[in-house]
Amino acid sequence: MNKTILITGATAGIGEATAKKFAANGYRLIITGRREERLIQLAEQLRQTHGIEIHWAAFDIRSRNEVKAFVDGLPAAWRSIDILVNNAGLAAGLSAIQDGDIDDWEAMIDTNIKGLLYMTRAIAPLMIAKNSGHIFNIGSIAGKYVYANGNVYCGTKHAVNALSESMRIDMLQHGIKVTAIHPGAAETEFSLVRFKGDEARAKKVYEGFQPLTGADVAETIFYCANLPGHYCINDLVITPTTQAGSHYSVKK
Ligand code: NDP
Ligand code: 8X3
Repeated sequence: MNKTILITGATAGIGEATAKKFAANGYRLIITGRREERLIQLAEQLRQTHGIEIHWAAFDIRSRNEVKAFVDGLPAAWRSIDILVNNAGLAAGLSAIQDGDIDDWEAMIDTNIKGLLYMTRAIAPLMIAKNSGHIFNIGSIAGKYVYANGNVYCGTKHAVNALSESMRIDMLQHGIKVTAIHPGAAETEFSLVRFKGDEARAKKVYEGFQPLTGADVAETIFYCANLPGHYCINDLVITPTTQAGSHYSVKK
């Protein structure tokens, strides 16, 4: 049977591009996100184009109960998961700590940290039962370098960085790989979400240089997922060539 990959946040951006990349290479896909219509459309498109099997589930990863219901409800044929991509995440707002919107903070903490943990807690035992698997955590350069007004988002991505290192140790004896991918600026719906639908402000983020695309990150995940079993890329920072860390970039 072909390998099965579970991707969170597959309705847009990096997650959607990852679904497309693995579908094109014959993987069985489990795709998740909140926007059901997008999941249905993507599943239909990938089934038709690549003739692969796809299971989708719409739920909010911030809800511990919804994550549990999703995993408990996985049909028997979908319980053997080879790759988990913990990708669902967001930045909400960009303001100094004293001006921060606490609802935004909670959305980021609940999605980027707790959602990733709920999913990992539910799926890791299924991988451990077969002594194989590969967990990808999508961090960020914001998890390596903090920047002004990025406070809580940077904090959540630093947490993803630390959790990735820690879970790699825990998974060691079970033969499960853990790879953290930390992208720099990638043009997806990320800035549109961060700036609450302000398209002009979102577009400005990517002006004057060539940003990464979701497909670039998907290529990287695919490469790491298809290495020989005896070695694992632990931690990868990928940025546009015009960017170094969070503080240095050249724009035209
Ligand atoms: P997008 O906004 O394009 O995609 C985010 C995805 O996450 C969507 O599919 C969205 O689905 C899903 N998601 C968000 N909140 C929830 C939730 N509560 N429950 C379930 N799914 C959710 O952004 P990106 O593709 O850019 O972001 C993907 C990951 O990459 C994030 O973790 C982000 O922090 C990280 N990243 C992005 C960078 C960038 O520059 N774009 C750089 C570094 C890291 P839906 O809305 O349907 O629920
Ligand atoms: C997304 C990249 O620089 O906006 O994580 O934090 S950045």
